[in-house]
Amino acid sequence: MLTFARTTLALIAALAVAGLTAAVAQTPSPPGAKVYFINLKDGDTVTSPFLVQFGLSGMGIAPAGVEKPNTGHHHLIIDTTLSPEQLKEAIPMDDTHKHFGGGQTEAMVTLPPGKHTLQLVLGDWSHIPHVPPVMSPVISITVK
Ligand SMILES: [Cu+2]
Repeated sequence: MLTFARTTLALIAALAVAGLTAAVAQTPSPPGAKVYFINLKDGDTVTSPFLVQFGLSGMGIAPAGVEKPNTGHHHLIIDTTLSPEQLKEAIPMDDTHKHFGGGQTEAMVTLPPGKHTLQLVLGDWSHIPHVPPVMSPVISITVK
């Protein structure tokens, strides 16, 4: 009986840890949530620096570090995309992965002349994309 109780406790502990890890790892997004470019569309030509306005529907904005259901902050992905593995971890912070952890809904972006791709991806309080991920289509723009 004692062995059974100990095994049961160990099992409960293991399940609790597994559940906690899953909860910490990724945040669910509500059905129908989406991000989109308000003032840019695929094929546009712009002059650098240019304004990019981030649209969000079905969810709210919260600054990075603030854990609140159905919220996140914007990320602008430039000239690359996130792999399926990267969609499960914190979005990198570099020149091609810009974080707007202050809760910004627009930004001035400077890019060299030529063709570029842009995508918006919402990240949770810890910069991890939601499940399912809330991201815009990838658009191509030309910088004059
Ligand atoms: Cu972020």
